[in-house]
Amino acid sequence: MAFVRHWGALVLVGGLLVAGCAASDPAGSAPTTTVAGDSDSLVVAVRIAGGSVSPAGVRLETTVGRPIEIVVDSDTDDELHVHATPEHTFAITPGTGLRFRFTVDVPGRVEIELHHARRTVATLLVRG
Ligand SMILES: [Cu+2]
Repeated sequence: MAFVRHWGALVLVGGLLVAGCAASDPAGSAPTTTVAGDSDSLVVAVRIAGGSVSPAGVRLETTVGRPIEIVVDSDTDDELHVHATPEHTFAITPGTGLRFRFTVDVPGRVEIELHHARRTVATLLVRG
């Protein structure tokens, strides 16, 4: 987890800056691909295909304890990294409809990243 070292020093107000361990994405290519989830969870659909990732750098708001589901379609292996406390790491393998579910217990900004693609998929602003 060499990428995460800088995270502890980041305290950003306003949620306007994108920072994280992945290379920054020039002006997010996909505005948002969130879809409504059942049982009040936040569902984020992620697609990895041909070396490109969507969404890229979107900002989403949620609340502490609300389940978050990442649904992944991918044509390659990758590692999904959630910079929460505690952090979560999920292995992505080629396939469709891979589901990763977690909750965030500490308010703040949480980056969701793909370490192999070196992309920040989304930044969650988690309210207490
Ligand atoms: Cu990371």
